[in-house]
Amino acid sequence: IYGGLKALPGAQPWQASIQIRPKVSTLGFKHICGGALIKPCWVMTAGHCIVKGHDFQVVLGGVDLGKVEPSEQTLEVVETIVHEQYRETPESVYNDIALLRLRAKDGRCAKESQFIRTVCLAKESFPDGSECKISGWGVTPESQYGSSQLLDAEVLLIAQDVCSDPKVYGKFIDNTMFCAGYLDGGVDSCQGDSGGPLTCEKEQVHYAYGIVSWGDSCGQKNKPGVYTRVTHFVDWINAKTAGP
Ligand code: 4AZ
Repeated sequence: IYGGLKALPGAQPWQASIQIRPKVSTLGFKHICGGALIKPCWVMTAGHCIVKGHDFQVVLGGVDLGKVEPSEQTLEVVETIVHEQYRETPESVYNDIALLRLRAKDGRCAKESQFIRTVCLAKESFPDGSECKISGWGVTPESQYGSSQLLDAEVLLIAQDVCSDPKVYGKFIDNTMFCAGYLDGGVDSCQGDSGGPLTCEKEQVHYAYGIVSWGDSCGQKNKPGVYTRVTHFVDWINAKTAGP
Protein backbone atom coordinates (compact mmCIF):
# COMPACT_ATOMS: atom_id res chain seq x y z
CA ILE A 1 0.00 0.00 0.00
CA TYR A 2 1.28 3.46 -0.93
CA GLY A 3 0.13 6.33 1.26
CA GLY A 4 -1.40 4.06 3.93
CA LEU A 5 -1.36 3.84 7.70
CA LYS A 6 -1.13 0.88 10.09
CA ALA A 7 -4.56 -0.75 10.30
CA LEU A 8 -5.94 -1.07 13.82
CA PRO A 9 -6.49 -4.69 14.96
CA GLY A 10 -10.05 -5.64 13.99
CA ALA A 11 -10.52 -2.72 11.58
CA GLN A 12 -10.44 -5.03 8.52
CA PRO A 13 -11.70 -8.28 10.06
CA TRP A 14 -12.35 -9.83 6.61
CA GLN A 15 -8.76 -9.31 5.44
CA ALA A 16 -6.95 -12.56 4.61
CA SER A 17 -3.26 -13.28 3.94
CA ILE A 18 -2.93 -15.93 1.23
CA GLN A 19 0.29 -17.85 1.59
CA ILE A 20 2.15 -20.54 -0.36
CA ARG A 21 4.74 -23.06 0.69
CA PRO A 22 7.80 -22.23 -1.42
CA LYS A 23 8.84 -25.25 -3.56
CA VAL A 24 12.55 -25.28 -2.68
CA SER A 25 12.78 -23.96 0.83
CA THR A 26 12.81 -25.18 4.38
CA LEU A 27 11.16 -21.93 5.39
CA GLY A 28 7.48 -21.80 6.19
CA PHE A 29 4.65 -20.33 4.20
CA LYS A 30 5.13 -16.99 2.44
CA HIS A 31 2.52 -14.24 1.90
CA ILE A 32 1.71 -13.79 -1.79
CA CYS A 33 -1.67 -12.05 -1.93
CA GLY A 34 -4.56 -10.62 0.04
CA GLY A 35 -8.12 -11.89 0.11
CA ALA A 36 -11.49 -11.23 1.72
CA LEU A 37 -13.52 -13.60 3.89
CA ILE A 38 -16.99 -13.62 2.30
CA LYS A 39 -18.39 -16.71 4.04
CA PRO A 40 -16.90 -18.72 6.94
CA CYS A 41 -15.65 -21.33 4.44
CA TRP A 42 -14.75 -19.00 1.52
CA VAL A 43 -12.15 -16.35 0.73
CA MET A 44 -12.44 -14.23 -2.42
CA THR A 45 -9.19 -13.20 -4.10
CA ALA A 46 -7.72 -12.39 -7.52
CA GLY A 47 -7.42 -15.07 -10.22
CA HIS A 48 -3.79 -14.13 -10.82
CA CYS A 49 -2.98 -15.09 -7.22
CA ILE A 50 -3.65 -18.77 -7.92
CA VAL A 51 -0.34 -20.28 -8.95
CA LYS A 52 -0.68 -23.94 -9.93
CA GLY A 53 1.03 -26.76 -8.09
CA HIS A 54 1.41 -24.99 -4.76
CA ASP A 55 -0.03 -25.68 -1.34
CA PHE A 56 -1.96 -22.69 -0.03
CA GLN A 57 -2.91 -21.59 3.43
CA VAL A 58 -4.95 -18.61 4.57
CA VAL A 59 -4.31 -16.59 7.73
CA LEU A 60 -7.22 -14.59 9.17
CA GLY A 61 -7.44 -12.17 12.08
CA GLY A 62 -3.82 -11.00 12.05
CA VAL A 63 -2.19 -7.63 11.45
CA ASP A 64 1.51 -8.53 11.89
CA LEU A 65 2.79 -11.17 9.45
CA GLY A 66 6.04 -11.34 11.40
CA LYS A 67 4.52 -13.03 14.43
CA VAL A 68 1.78 -15.41 15.47
CA GLU A 69 -0.96 -13.39 17.13
CA PRO A 70 -3.59 -14.78 19.56
CA SER A 71 -6.36 -13.39 17.31
CA GLU A 72 -5.13 -15.38 14.28
CA GLN A 73 -6.60 -18.46 12.62
CA THR A 74 -4.69 -20.41 9.98
CA LEU A 75 -6.76 -22.52 7.61
CA GLU A 76 -5.92 -24.98 4.87
CA VAL A 77 -7.19 -24.36 1.32
CA VAL A 78 -9.03 -27.47 0.10
CA GLU A 79 -10.40 -26.10 -3.19
CA THR A 80 -9.45 -23.25 -5.54
CA ILE A 81 -11.88 -21.95 -8.18
CA VAL A 82 -10.53 -19.50 -10.76
CA HIS A 83 -13.05 -17.77 -13.02
CA GLU A 84 -13.59 -19.73 -16.25
CA GLN A 85 -12.94 -16.55 -18.31
CA TYR A 86 -9.85 -15.46 -16.37
CA ARG A 87 -7.36 -14.13 -18.90
CA GLU A 88 -4.07 -12.28 -18.71
CA THR A 89 -2.62 -10.23 -21.57
CA PRO A 90 0.56 -8.13 -21.46
CA GLU A 91 -1.57 -5.01 -20.84
CA SER A 92 -4.52 -6.20 -18.75
CA VAL A 93 -6.12 -8.94 -16.63
CA TYR A 94 -9.73 -9.93 -17.33
CA ASN A 95 -12.18 -11.61 -14.94
CA ASP A 96 -9.51 -11.51 -12.22
CA ILE A 97 -11.36 -13.35 -9.49
CA ALA A 98 -10.96 -16.64 -7.62
CA LEU A 99 -12.46 -18.39 -4.60
CA LEU A 100 -10.67 -20.44 -1.96
CA ARG A 101 -12.53 -22.97 0.17
CA LEU A 102 -11.13 -23.18 3.69
CA ARG A 103 -10.82 -25.97 6.22
CA ALA A 104 -9.58 -25.59 9.78
CA LYS A 105 -7.65 -28.32 11.62
CA ASP A 106 -10.89 -29.42 13.32
CA GLY A 107 -12.60 -29.87 9.93
CA ARG A 108 -14.72 -26.75 10.33
CA CYS A 109 -14.31 -23.27 8.77
CA ALA A 110 -13.35 -19.82 10.11
CA LYS A 111 -14.74 -19.01 13.56
CA GLU A 112 -15.98 -15.44 13.72
CA SER A 113 -14.59 -13.17 16.45
CA GLN A 114 -13.85 -9.52 17.11
CA PHE A 115 -10.95 -9.91 14.66
CA ILE A 116 -12.48 -12.26 12.06
CA ARG A 117 -15.71 -11.44 10.22
CA THR A 118 -17.22 -11.90 6.77
CA VAL A 119 -17.77 -8.89 4.50
CA CYS A 120 -20.93 -8.42 2.40
CA LEU A 121 -20.74 -8.47 -1.38
CA ALA A 122 -21.80 -5.23 -3.09
CA LYS A 123 -24.78 -5.83 -5.37
CA GLU A 124 -25.14 -2.23 -6.56
CA SER A 125 -22.81 0.49 -7.79
CA PHE A 126 -21.36 3.17 -5.55
CA PRO A 127 -21.18 6.67 -7.08
CA ASP A 128 -17.99 8.01 -8.69
CA GLY A 129 -15.95 9.87 -6.09
CA SER A 130 -17.06 7.59 -3.22
CA GLU A 131 -14.44 7.21 -0.49
CA CYS A 132 -13.54 3.55 -0.12
CA LYS A 133 -10.78 1.60 1.64
CA ILE A 134 -7.95 -0.66 0.48
CA SER A 135 -5.72 -2.75 2.73
CA GLY A 136 -2.82 -5.14 2.47
CA TRP A 137 0.73 -6.22 3.29
CA GLY A 138 2.09 -5.34 -0.16
CA VAL A 139 4.93 -3.16 -1.38
CA THR A 140 5.29 0.33 0.11
CA PRO A 141 7.49 3.26 -0.94
CA GLU A 142 9.75 2.25 1.98
CA SER A 143 9.96 -1.50 1.29
CA GLN A 144 10.01 -3.44 -1.97
CA TYR A 145 9.42 -6.59 0.14
CA GLY A 146 6.12 -5.33 1.51
CA SER A 147 4.97 -4.39 4.98
CA SER A 148 4.90 -6.84 7.90
CA GLN A 149 2.08 -4.69 9.35
CA LEU A 150 -1.30 -4.57 7.65
CA LEU A 151 -1.75 -1.10 6.13
CA ASP A 152 -4.92 0.59 4.93
CA ALA A 153 -5.66 3.71 2.89
CA GLU A 154 -8.63 5.63 1.57
CA VAL A 155 -9.11 5.79 -2.20
CA LEU A 156 -11.76 7.42 -4.41
CA LEU A 157 -13.80 5.60 -7.06
CA ILE A 158 -12.85 6.96 -10.48
CA ALA A 159 -15.39 7.32 -13.32
CA GLN A 160 -15.16 4.64 -16.02
CA ASP A 161 -14.68 7.19 -18.84
CA VAL A 162 -11.70 8.66 -16.95
CA CYS A 163 -10.23 5.18 -16.28
CA SER A 164 -10.50 4.29 -19.98
CA ASP A 165 -9.18 7.66 -21.19
CA PRO A 166 -6.10 7.14 -23.41
CA LYS A 167 -4.02 9.11 -20.86
CA VAL A 168 -4.98 6.59 -18.18
CA TYR A 169 -5.54 2.95 -19.33
CA GLY A 170 -7.40 3.40 -22.63
CA LYS A 171 -8.94 0.28 -24.19
CA PHE A 172 -7.45 -2.11 -21.63
CA ILE A 173 -10.33 -1.37 -19.24
CA ASP A 174 -13.63 -3.21 -19.60
CA ASN A 175 -16.83 -3.18 -17.54
CA THR A 176 -15.58 -6.01 -15.29
CA MET A 177 -12.99 -3.60 -13.82
CA PHE A 178 -12.81 -0.08 -12.42
CA CYS A 179 -10.16 2.39 -11.30
CA ALA A 180 -9.76 3.79 -7.79
CA GLY A 181 -7.21 6.09 -6.23
CA TYR A 182 -5.97 9.52 -7.27
CA LEU A 183 -4.89 10.77 -10.71
CA ASP A 184 -2.21 12.80 -8.90
CA GLY A 185 -0.76 9.52 -7.57
CA GLY A 186 0.54 8.86 -4.06
CA VAL A 187 -2.14 6.63 -2.55
CA ASP A 188 -2.50 3.21 -4.20
CA SER A 189 -2.38 -0.55 -3.88
CA CYS A 190 0.78 -2.35 -5.01
CA GLN A 191 2.35 -5.78 -5.52
CA GLY A 192 1.40 -8.11 -2.65
CA ASP A 193 -1.89 -6.27 -2.06
CA SER A 194 -3.38 -8.12 -5.04
CA GLY A 195 -6.48 -10.15 -4.24
CA GLY A 196 -7.29 -7.98 -1.23
CA PRO A 197 -10.53 -6.13 -0.90
CA LEU A 198 -11.57 -2.58 -1.74
CA THR A 199 -14.48 -1.94 0.61
CA CYS A 200 -17.06 0.84 0.59
CA GLU A 201 -19.42 1.64 3.47
CA LYS A 202 -23.10 2.54 3.28
CA GLU A 203 -25.38 2.95 6.32
CA GLN A 204 -22.68 1.42 8.53
CA VAL A 205 -22.45 -1.75 6.43
CA HIS A 206 -19.13 -2.54 4.73
CA TYR A 207 -19.29 -4.01 1.23
CA ALA A 208 -16.56 -5.68 -0.82
CA TYR A 209 -16.75 -3.60 -4.00
CA GLY A 210 -13.39 -4.36 -5.64
CA ILE A 211 -10.50 -6.82 -5.66
CA VAL A 212 -6.96 -5.43 -6.06
CA SER A 213 -6.07 -6.56 -9.58
CA TRP A 214 -3.47 -4.59 -11.55
CA GLY A 215 -2.07 -1.23 -12.52
CA ASP A 216 0.91 0.37 -14.24
CA SER A 217 3.37 0.48 -11.33
CA CYS A 218 2.15 1.99 -8.04
CA GLY A 219 1.26 5.48 -6.89
CA GLN A 220 2.12 7.14 -10.21
CA LYS A 221 0.31 10.08 -11.80
CA ASN A 222 -2.54 9.07 -14.17
CA LYS A 223 -2.04 5.38 -13.22
CA PRO A 224 -4.55 4.59 -10.47
CA GLY A 225 -5.11 1.04 -9.26
CA VAL A 226 -7.40 -1.25 -11.25
CA TYR A 227 -9.88 -3.41 -9.35
CA THR A 228 -12.13 -6.33 -10.30
CA ARG A 229 -15.74 -5.10 -10.25
CA VAL A 230 -17.35 -7.37 -7.61
CA THR A 231 -20.96 -6.40 -8.55
CA HIS A 232 -20.36 -8.01 -11.96
CA PHE A 233 -19.48 -11.36 -10.32
CA VAL A 234 -21.99 -11.67 -7.45
CA ASP A 235 -24.13 -14.31 -9.20
CA TRP A 236 -21.01 -16.28 -10.13
CA ILE A 237 -19.71 -16.10 -6.53
CA ASN A 238 -23.06 -17.17 -5.06
CA ALA A 239 -23.35 -20.09 -7.51
CA LYS A 240 -19.82 -21.35 -6.75
CA THR A 241 -20.09 -21.02 -2.97
CA ALA A 242 -23.68 -22.31 -2.61
CA GLY A 243 -22.88 -26.02 -2.18
CA PRO A 244 -23.72 -28.36 0.68
C1 4AZ B 1 0.88 -6.10 -8.76
O1 4AZ B 1 1.94 -6.15 -9.35
C2 4AZ B 1 0.13 -4.80 -8.71
N1 4AZ B 1 -1.19 0.01 -8.34
C3 4AZ B 1 -0.99 -4.67 -7.90
C4 4AZ B 1 -1.66 -3.48 -7.86
C5 4AZ B 1 -1.25 -2.41 -8.62
C6 4AZ B 1 -0.14 -2.52 -9.42
C7 4AZ B 1 0.56 -3.73 -9.47
C8 4AZ B 1 -2.01 -1.12 -8.55
O2 4AZ B 1 0.40 -7.08 -8.21
